[in-house]
Amino acid sequence: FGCAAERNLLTSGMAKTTAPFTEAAPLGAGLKPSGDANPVFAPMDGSTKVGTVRFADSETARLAVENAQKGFEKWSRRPVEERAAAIDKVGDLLEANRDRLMTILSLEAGKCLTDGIAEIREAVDFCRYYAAEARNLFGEGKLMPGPTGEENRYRYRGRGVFVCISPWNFPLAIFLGQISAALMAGNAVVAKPAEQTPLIAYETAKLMYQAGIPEDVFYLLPGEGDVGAALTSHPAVAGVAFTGSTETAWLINGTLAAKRGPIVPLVAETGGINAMIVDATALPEQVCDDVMMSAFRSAGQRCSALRLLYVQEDVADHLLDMLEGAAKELSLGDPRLPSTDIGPVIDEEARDNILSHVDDMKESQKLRYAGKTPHGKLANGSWVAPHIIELDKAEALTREVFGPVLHVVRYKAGDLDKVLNQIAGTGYGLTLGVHSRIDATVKKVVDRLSVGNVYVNRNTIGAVVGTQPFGGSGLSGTGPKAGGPAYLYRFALEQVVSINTAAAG
Ligand code: TXE
Repeated sequence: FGCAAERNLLTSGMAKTTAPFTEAAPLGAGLKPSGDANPVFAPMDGSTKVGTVRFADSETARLAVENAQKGFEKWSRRPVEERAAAIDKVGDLLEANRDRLMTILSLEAGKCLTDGIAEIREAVDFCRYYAAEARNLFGEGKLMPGPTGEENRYRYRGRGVFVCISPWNFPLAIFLGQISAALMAGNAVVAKPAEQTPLIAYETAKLMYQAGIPEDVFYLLPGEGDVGAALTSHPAVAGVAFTGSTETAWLINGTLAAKRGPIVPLVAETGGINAMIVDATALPEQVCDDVMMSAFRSAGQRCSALRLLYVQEDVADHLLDMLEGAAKELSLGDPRLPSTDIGPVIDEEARDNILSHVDDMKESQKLRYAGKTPHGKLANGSWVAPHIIELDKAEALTREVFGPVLHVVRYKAGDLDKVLNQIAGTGYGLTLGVHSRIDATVKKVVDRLSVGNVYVNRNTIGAVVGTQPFGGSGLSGTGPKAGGPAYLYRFALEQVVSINTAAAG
């Protein structure tokens, strides 16, 4: 995966870098370090120690929200240019510290080099995009049309303390995407990164302070789900940004409702059972490349990843042979090596979960391909090799399997409506791919389904800030799309100021 030029650029020492030892802990004004320092091990072997982490507890969560309320008062009054300049500076510092950040991404999250560099790029883009959006959004406000003697201005302001809860699969880009949007909309932020990836979050938080984000405006609370629950249940929280599982989004919704307090926004981005439809007119080589990329890049640990491939039966045998051949070429190994295509999955729990799904499927469905996992020094890592499973019917896949497992089902020419109904029936609506050279087919697929991101004759894993804003609907989340023009608005409060100008002295 990825392009050769990118890889060459990365060979300059990255692969030789040793573990950067990071001692992560809660950060922010008024917080004291507490709790034990627990080791963080690299998923590639389960034994390389990448750093340590002290998790926050519910008392720290309470303190952080309350202190951040005070920080919010100051931050929201700062001129937007100052706030935007600080976030632009975070982008600069990410670029300046790229090698160190990439090494942590590889060791802590198992990210391959091409994935790591793309993720840092995305994080920088989020900072710059939301800073630019904020410059447009804030200020005097828009003058609305109205009668003489009256002035009406439509303006935006921060909401208060936003809680940002992020996952491990993009532990830098999603983490910072949520935070930069919330800060640029004028809020203070308490962020809880995923328990699996506290170190990259901690390193990024330190760069944020260095860039001028005040320590009472941004709080970092490494911790598990209980810390997330303590944060979302605090009565003073003015909004929540969440990316993770649909189940946790439901829980957060419930927690927000149970408080019987102010009704606050939840911006949730969850998963999907993403499909791709390939008809007999599609170009097989293009399909094969795109399927490999969509299903197996990042070891399938992308919310946009392809899970279920529908292939018109006339071309299914040929395409399955090609996919098997291409899957055999993928190399699993140390994610810091430029030759590696697929790194480990995030932890043993994830590995066991994916492999138990494969075992269940083997009983009733056809296992077409199972790759090999690394041995030797890496034998004890959290490895899942690429798998291709042929289903007898699409309904056999009932949940999102977050790993390198591609499911394939054949469909008959003339059954496109049935296929579209099946996809709609999953309730998810995140990504969808279609490969066809018939315009009417493409149009039908694009128009029929309420899926957030549709990809035509290409891979399905594009999410480019400002170009391909990303996010879904239904079980896949609330929207608005991250990296898109509507995102920042959801974090801000609208206010209309109406003045009787005739009464002015
Ligand atoms: O998610 P969780 P997990 C999907 C994917 C994966 C599954 C489980 O299918 O296999 O979710 O992954 C925090 N209140 N995705 O367990 O638990 C948690 O600490 C508040 C898709 O990692 O949802 C972490 O910071 N917060 C996805 C974050 O929620 C709580 C990426 C996500 O964890 C909480 C990740 C609670 N009660 C998983 N419980 C994507 N869309 O990319 C947990 N958390």
